[in-house]
Amino acid sequence: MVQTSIQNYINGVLIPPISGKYLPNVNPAEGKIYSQLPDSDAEDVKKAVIAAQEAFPSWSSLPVEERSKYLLQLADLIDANLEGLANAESIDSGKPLNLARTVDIPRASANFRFYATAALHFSSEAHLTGNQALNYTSRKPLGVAACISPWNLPLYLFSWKIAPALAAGNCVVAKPSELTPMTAYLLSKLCIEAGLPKGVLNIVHGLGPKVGQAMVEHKDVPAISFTGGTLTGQKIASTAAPMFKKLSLELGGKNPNIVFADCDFKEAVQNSVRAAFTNQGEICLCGSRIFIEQSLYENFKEEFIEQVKQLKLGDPIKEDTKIGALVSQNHKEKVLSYIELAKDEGGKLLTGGKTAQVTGRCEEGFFVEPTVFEGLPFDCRTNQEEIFGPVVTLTPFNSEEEVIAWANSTKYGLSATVWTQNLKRAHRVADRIESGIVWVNCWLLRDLRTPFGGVKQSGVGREGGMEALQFFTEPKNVCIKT
Ligand code: TXE
Repeated sequence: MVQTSIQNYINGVLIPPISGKYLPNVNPAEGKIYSQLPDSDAEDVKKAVIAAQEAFPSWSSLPVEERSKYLLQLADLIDANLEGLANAESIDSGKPLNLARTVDIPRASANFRFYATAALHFSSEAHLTGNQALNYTSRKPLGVAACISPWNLPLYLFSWKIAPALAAGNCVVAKPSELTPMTAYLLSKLCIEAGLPKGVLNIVHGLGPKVGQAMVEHKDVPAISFTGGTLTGQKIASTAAPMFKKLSLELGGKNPNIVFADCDFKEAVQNSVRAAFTNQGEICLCGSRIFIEQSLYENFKEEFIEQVKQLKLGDPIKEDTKIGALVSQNHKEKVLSYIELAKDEGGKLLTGGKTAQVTGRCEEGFFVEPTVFEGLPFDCRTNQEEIFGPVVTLTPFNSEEEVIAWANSTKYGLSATVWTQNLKRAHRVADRIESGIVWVNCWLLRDLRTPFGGVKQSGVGREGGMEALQFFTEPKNVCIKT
């Protein structure tokens, strides 16, 4: 039975899509429709852009302290509604409730809080050109920014874009993934509660090729911040580039996790398991290609498999569940097809490898066992393409040179992890790996002040820190003859 009708949030109010059409929203742990979301189209986007344009003059000229107050209030409201938001996020995405409660939702409020305060410390530059001139550079918000986010960390990635855009003085038209719309809908209710001026943030729900495409194509949207698949990123870039729009694209990853024999063994195994299977492997930063120095290989493999077998898969609502459901039936089929591919490519299955049957209310859910292969060459498709699920490979290596070449062999370059206690090696390897982030003896440790993003086909531009505030503003230099 359909229980909730999600609504668009346009010009400060919750409204149905102009067409009156809706899409089903599925709870992946049960495999059942539990709500519906607007099947919006270009007409809804037009309406949202007009609302944002109308709000822009007053929002952008508001003292930054005032904008900051609104964002801080949103952060507080997210904290106050932690349990409800975590529940919604878990139901929408299939992820363990505990993960949503301890990571996703707290990080969403942290994003708002960070940019609410970062904007207060944004400083402009001045340059004296000898005794001839004084230059000063001011930064102006761009106008209406489009923010498009994916399904894997729904509210976290949504807020990661919206918060800097708003803090810098832009108005926003945003679209969450059609697979996980509920937390964005709840956020729109919190915006109303916070008294956010109408039109400052507009949330339009619906399909990527319809709503997302209309946002990207809209002539009055000069900037697009997108996180999602590399193919979608290509499509967005091909539409936006001829219109000279500003683009930030955070795309896929196929990240190496490199374990040297001189690592802290216990830490390396535990965290390699975490890096491989957190959020069912549905994080662009997951370490899915695990390279282990030959002399440590058998010991590492034994302990790694032992710990993977102990990961509790099941109903996301249970406290001890570590592996929940995959986000959709389609995604489950994609992951299973990669498991078949790995077998065809000659991989030896060490654990997992099939649909997991969960009893009770989750009988029809989209669960796949955490799966580990070995014996696959570094350049096979399984080791080159993004699976975005609980499937990883173990591969022994013989030298630093060899593993760096293998690590750099994919078209992606988002993140990497290196396990070693040799400080010189840590710096050397980190320097040579082609990726936006390298973690040494840790994984997913984030400082919001640092730039975030990838190289090669993992994207263009950087989010995070002051970089995001710069993305959402345009510099203007004024040169005064002295
Ligand atoms: O992402 P999409 P999907 C990877 C992962 C996954 C694959 C596809 O490998 O299997 O991408 O996932 C919107 N114009 N990542 O299909 O389609 C869409 O509605 C504008 C990695 O779910 O890229 C959603 O809001 N927007 C990733 C958002 O784009 C469009 C996280 C992302 O959806 C659009 C998710 C269009 N033409 C998937 N088409 C990561 N790096 O974290 C779709 N969208």
